[in-house]
Amino acid sequence: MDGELKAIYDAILEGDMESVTEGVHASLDAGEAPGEILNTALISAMERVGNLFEEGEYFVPEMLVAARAMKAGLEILRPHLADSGVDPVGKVVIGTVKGDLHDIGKNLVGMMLEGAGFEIVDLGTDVTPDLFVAAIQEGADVVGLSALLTTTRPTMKNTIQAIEESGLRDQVKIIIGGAPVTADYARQIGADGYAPDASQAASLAKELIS
Ligand code: B1M
Repeated sequence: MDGELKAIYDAILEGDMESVTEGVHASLDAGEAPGEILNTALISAMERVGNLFEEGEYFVPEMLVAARAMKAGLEILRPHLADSGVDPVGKVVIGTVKGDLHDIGKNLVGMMLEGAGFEIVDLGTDVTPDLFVAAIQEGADVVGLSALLTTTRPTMKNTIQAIEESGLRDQVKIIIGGAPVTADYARQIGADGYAPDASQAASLAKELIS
């Protein structure tokens, strides 16, 4: 990794948004390919953040600031990526299920997925099954359902049922997560996978569409 890309990579690990912004501008000005900046600096750094989180070196706050710094870099890169034809690895529709207003974890999952190269359609919180279905109709590879309440956990099941009834189930992989959710529950309700945290959600989504 050359000096400028390494500086962006390090700045993401440190959650230093200003240095990421400066570094991405400088790299583009120096003629670096947008796809190279994305893969070598941004996505690699977020993979490292995920590893550090899994190793217990980073906690949620470090992960959040790193993800925000990565997003700042991504915002600058986005129009250049579109111009240079760099395709996202897939499209994820994500939301917190109906009746549930918790979104901090869901946002973190969205940011890690974005850091892993996915296009994200974030439906927000309190999302009805019908809204998920409508979003899948617009095109999606992965659907991410988040729930933080034991009372809203069954809504994940209803949402998957609605997706099945719409005839779209075979077109998408469904992943679920949130504090009251387990791998066992994911199997019970017919999801394709469960991730306990944002970092593993990103690896799981990549694995499911590969
Ligand atoms: Co609420 N709340 N809350 N709350 N709240 C909890 C969840 C609770 C455990 C607190 C407690 O009692 N100890 C409890 C739930 C109990 C239960 O059902 N078992 C609870 C309750 C009861 C409530 C209310 C009912 C309180 C009331 O009004 N009486 C109410 C419900 C409102 C509603 O949703 N309809 C309520 C409201 C709120 C606030 C609005 C005040 C606020 C939410 C603000 C917001 O999100 N914008 C809030 C908060 C902040 C919490 C706690 C304190 C923190 C949640 C959080 O953000 N954690 C929470 C207690 C706790 O967890 N310690 C609590 C940090 C976040 C990074 O982690 O969300 O777990 P988490 O996400 C992780 C993983 O779970 C996973 O990855 C994330 C990142 O690593 N993950 C996924 C999440 N989604 C995923 C999706 C995936 C994969 C992984 O794939 C798609």
